[in-house]
Formats: sequence, C-alpha cells, structure tokens
Amino acid sequence: MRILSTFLGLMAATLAAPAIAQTAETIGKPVPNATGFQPAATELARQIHSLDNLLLWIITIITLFVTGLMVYCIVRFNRRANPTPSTFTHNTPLEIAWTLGPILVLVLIGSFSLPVLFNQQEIPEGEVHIKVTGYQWYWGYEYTDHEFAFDSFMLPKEELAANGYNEDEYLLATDTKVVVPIGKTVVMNVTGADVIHSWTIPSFGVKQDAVPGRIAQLWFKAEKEGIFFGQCSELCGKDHAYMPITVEVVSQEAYDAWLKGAIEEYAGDMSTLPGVALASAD
Ligand SMILES: [Cu+2]
Repeated sequence: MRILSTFLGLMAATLAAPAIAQTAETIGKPVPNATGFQPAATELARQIHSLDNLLLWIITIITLFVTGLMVYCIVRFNRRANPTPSTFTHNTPLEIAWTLGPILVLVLIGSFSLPVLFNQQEIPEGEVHIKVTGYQWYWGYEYTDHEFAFDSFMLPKEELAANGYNEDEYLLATDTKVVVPIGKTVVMNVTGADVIHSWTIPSFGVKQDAVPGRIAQLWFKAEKEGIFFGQCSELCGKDHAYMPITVEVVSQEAYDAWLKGAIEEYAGDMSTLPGVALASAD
C-alpha cells in the first residue's frame, strides 16, 4: 500500500511539474556572501557603478589624509611634546588651501556625477512604452503602444515552482512579469494610484517614485537577456515588502511572440502588432 501511494505521489509530482520551466537566468536575488551592486545590465547601471567606484576612491583618500593629520597633531602637539604652544590665529596660505581644496574635490565629483544624472533624467525617444502604476500592494502595467494592461502580484511560496521559479526567489517573483525586448529603448511612465510607491530594477540602474497625481518617466535599454528582480522602494503601507517587480528581457522574436499572446489574453489592439497593421487595416 505504501509503495502504491509513493508511486501515486511521484506520478502526481511529475504531472504537476511546471508546464513552462523558467530557463532564463534570474538576476537580482540575494547571493550568499555577496557585497556590492547587482550586475549591471544597462549603460545607466554601469555609469552609476563607476561613479560609485570613483567616490569610494575619493572618500578613502580624504579619510586617510584626515586620519594622518589627526595622528600627526596628537603625536607632535601633545602637552609633553610641545609644552609651549604657538599663539598665532591666522595663516592666509593655509586658509586659501583648505577652502580651495574641498571646492576642487566638489567640482571633480560634480563633473563626473552630473552627466550620469542627466543621462538618467533626459528621456530619449522610446521604442517600447509602458505605464506602470503602484497600488497598495501590487503593480499595474499598461503597454500603451498596444492597448493592453495587466496587474502583477507577488507569487505565494506554494506557487513558485508551478511558475518556474526557485524557492529562493520568494518575495521577488511575480505572477505576471514585464517583458521587454533586448537592446530597445524602453520608456516607462510611472505613477501611483493611492500612496507613493517606487519602481526599480537595480541592475538597470533605474528607480523612480510613483506619486499619485503625477507622471514621472524613466528609461532603460537592457543589454542582457534574463529575469530581473526589483522591489517597491518607497514605504507604502503594511504590505510594502510584498509587491516585488519582475522584468524579463527577451530577444525581439520572443518579445513579438509574447506580445501576440498578451494582446489576445489581455484584449489589446491587434492592429498595433508588428506586421499585422496592414492586414487588419481593411
Ligand atoms: Cu512600497
């Protein structure tokens, strides 16, 4: 009897195996002993990483310099080593130096950071347009070029496997995901429906507050296929921790195929499909 039930259990497990296994690489989940940023998948993210690297060098040099000065003063000018301190109060060259020095450091940082900021905030002409709306506590996506929309909820633990996700992708994987083609400029219009949320994919180097009553924009051009994770990044209420973001970057062919399915499933506008426009015009 036990053998039979084991056999039946195995059968059931085999039949319940995911119909569409997630074969794409997933990026953005916690990695044991990892530090630093998630791997960059866009030019924007690479620029942010190198800016961070530059700042780390500047901060390290300043910290070592100030620590060295302090140690020198403690050793050289303590009461025993220097019993009669000098009494002067002004030193013009020194004052010019400690004013100009920090100004130069700030100008250096600004000259590297402002171009990165402008690159993020100057929204280019988009090839794919998606409107994203933050709700308490899920995300809504609207493919405005094709007039369809869907909502995206976090997958409960027991539904991860059926959707092709691993157990360690709990709290990151969603039931539906944003699908975008590789190498295309995606422009997202971001807003909130109730309170302020924030949409981000760290690997893309994008993060934008979703503010009710306002539309903000972000853009990215993904250079790597895979499934990317992000999370709502503005405290938005009790389930803030449970409204993750899943984006899949696929080839243009896979995107076209997905688009066709999505338009059928979510009742979008068929005439907006590539190659279908002329056929459905009459
Ligand atoms: Cu939130």
